[in-house]
Amino acid sequence: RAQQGFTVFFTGFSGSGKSTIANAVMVKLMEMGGRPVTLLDGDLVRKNLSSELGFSKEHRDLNIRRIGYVASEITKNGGIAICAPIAPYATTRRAVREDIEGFGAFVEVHVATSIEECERRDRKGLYKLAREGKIKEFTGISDPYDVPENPELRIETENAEVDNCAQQVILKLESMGLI
Ligand code: GGZ
Repeated sequence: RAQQGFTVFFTGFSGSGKSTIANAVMVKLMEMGGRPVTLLDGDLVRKNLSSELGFSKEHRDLNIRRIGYVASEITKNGGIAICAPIAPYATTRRAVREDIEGFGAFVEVHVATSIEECERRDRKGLYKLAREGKIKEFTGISDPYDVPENPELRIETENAEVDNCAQQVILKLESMGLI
């Protein structure tokens, strides 16, 4: 029997390391061969699929529902979708999970880098702008983030290498019988 499709859904703050870990997981899955792997990264989705959207709750929810729809189609066809948006709202993550679980597995991965650490790193200078009020509704600074209560996996990044974080995801997928 062909293996079922699945979606790996990363969630966490801006600068938490979601994209970096998601990319490393994609590379590992591609190296294993077999099924097509599609990465729906936050940045590229915002550019290509959600370019008209801002960061209100309504717009974030619409963005996440679009990502969820594409991931559900990939999952339905037996592929692997990797998503890496902030996805700050638990109810929206839940809705996407329910959509996808109709077709295959949904693996929620909380990249649990603290807001203090993300702000300390401030790789893109966005936290500084948020503190100055130049970016409004910034997640973790002036906008909410619902910490996932029961993710399939929670990754603590602060003393871990990217490769080790990606390996934790691979091991989880193996233990779930997905790869
Ligand atoms: C959060 C923002 C904001 C606000 C712009 N709040 O580090 P980045 O730059 O590349 O990741 C962030 C990205 C978040 O987009 P998502 O589509 O992942 O968000 S959501 O899931 O909530 O729809 C950040 C940038 O966009 N950015 N303004 N106000 N992040």
